Amino acid sequence: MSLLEEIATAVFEGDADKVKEASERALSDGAAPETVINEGLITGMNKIGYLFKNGEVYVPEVLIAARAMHAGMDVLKSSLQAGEEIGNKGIVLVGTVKGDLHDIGKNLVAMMIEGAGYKVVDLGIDVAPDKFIKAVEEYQPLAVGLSALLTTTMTAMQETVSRIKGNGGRVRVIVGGAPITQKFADAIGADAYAPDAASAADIINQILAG
Ligand code: B12
Repeated sequence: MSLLEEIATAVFEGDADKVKEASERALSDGAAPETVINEGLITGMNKIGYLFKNGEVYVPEVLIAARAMHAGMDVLKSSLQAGEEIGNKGIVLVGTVKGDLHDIGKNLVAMMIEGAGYKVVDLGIDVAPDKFIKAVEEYQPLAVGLSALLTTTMTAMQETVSRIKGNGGRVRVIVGGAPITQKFADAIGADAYAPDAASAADIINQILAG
């Protein structure tokens, strides 16, 4: 079994210590942190997600896998940030929209954006539109990243985008999450959509440059 497969299996089995140890080993063997994320951590999470969808595992197993995934993310965080001076490009707010408790994807996006040199203010999960608006006023960010993982919380995303955009400022809004598409992002008036954490950082660079 390759080291990346070992990491994926350890996430799937919810073995946080193993994920941490194998992620450290992969980095010291010279693997790029993005590769460890995509081919190790996310592969393992997708595997548990498939069984969850089919009713073969339940919420506790998924939470244990999520904890193992976070153990890997903690290891990778510092190497993702090593290349850039943290926070020198300006502030980006991120949060998961109201009613939605999923945060693994949002946390990955936050890590990648930090790695690209922005200071990230993470508002957490189940964030109501009012809280986003208050945070925009407080932090004056360059951009806000909204995450939604449930079809039922896509409406909260829509409401949040229209409240932020209706508030007058020039802040750019980028959206993502498994059920979100470019078409939906266009329909709700978001400035950008990205399908994954690596492209989220690229797209934020692009929209802020343009
Ligand atoms: C983990 C998980 C959970 C965990 C969450 C733990 C946590 N701390 O996040 C727990 C067990 C709590 C959970 C609960 C529920 N879940 Co859930 N969950 C998942 C699961 C298995 C994996 C999600 C995940 O973390 N994927 C890995 C990450 C890396 O991927 P990601 O989130 O998609 O993020 C990537 C991109 O989408 C993008 N991205 C994400 N956010 C953003 C933001 C921006 C700005 C950008 C640019 C990009 C971006 O970049 C990320 C990295 O590349 C998915 C299945 C799946 N395959 O998606 C179901 C899933 C999302 N859950 C589902 C459901 C139904 C639920 C529950 C309602 C179950 C229940 N009956 O209680 C509850 C809802 C709770 C709530 N109110 O939110 C359904 C949703 C169905 C739907 N279409 O609405 C799914 C699809 C499973 C399924 N097929 O049935 N869940």
